Amino acid sequence: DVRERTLIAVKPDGVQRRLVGQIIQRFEQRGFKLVGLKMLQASQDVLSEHYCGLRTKPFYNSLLRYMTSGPVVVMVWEGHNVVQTSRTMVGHTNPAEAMAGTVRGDFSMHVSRNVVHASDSVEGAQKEIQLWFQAKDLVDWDCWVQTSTSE
Ligand code: DAT
Ligand code: MG
Repeated sequence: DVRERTLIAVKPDGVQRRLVGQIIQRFEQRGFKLVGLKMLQASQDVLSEHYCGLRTKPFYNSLLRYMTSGPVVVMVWEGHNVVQTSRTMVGHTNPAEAMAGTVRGDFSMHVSRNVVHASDSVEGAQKEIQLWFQAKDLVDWDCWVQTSTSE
């Protein structure tokens, strides 16, 4: 499905370390289409919904403190198999196990500061996109110029 969409977020450590541009570049370079983008200070309400599956984990409170420690950059990317491919591009949850060449493998050392979020399933992506974006803030656009990914 070329209209598949996923939610990618640069977490507060990624913003503070000036990694936003390099992360966007990787998704553009791969050929995915940016259809939503904003910077914000995440609220407890949105984060507790976003991480509702982790509520019972011992690291849950520190995770929310980390995620509210500064602004995040939230994006929606579209393209063929974007959910699975972006998980591969982002790398293992624990940067110590992430392959070089992945965002986490190239930019982070510790699971508590792993720079970026990527949805883990198509259904999860749809929920997360609805949670973080209003439909009117997603842009449907067509490409009229030659790009490296045009066939
Ligand atoms: P992912 O972000 O790869 O989808 P996840 O959904 O299992 O991973 O966990 C969400 C975030 O929670 C993860 O990016 C970082 C944090 N986290 C996960 N496991 C952790 C752990 N063992 N210690 C500290 N933070 C952890
Ligand atoms: Mg996850």
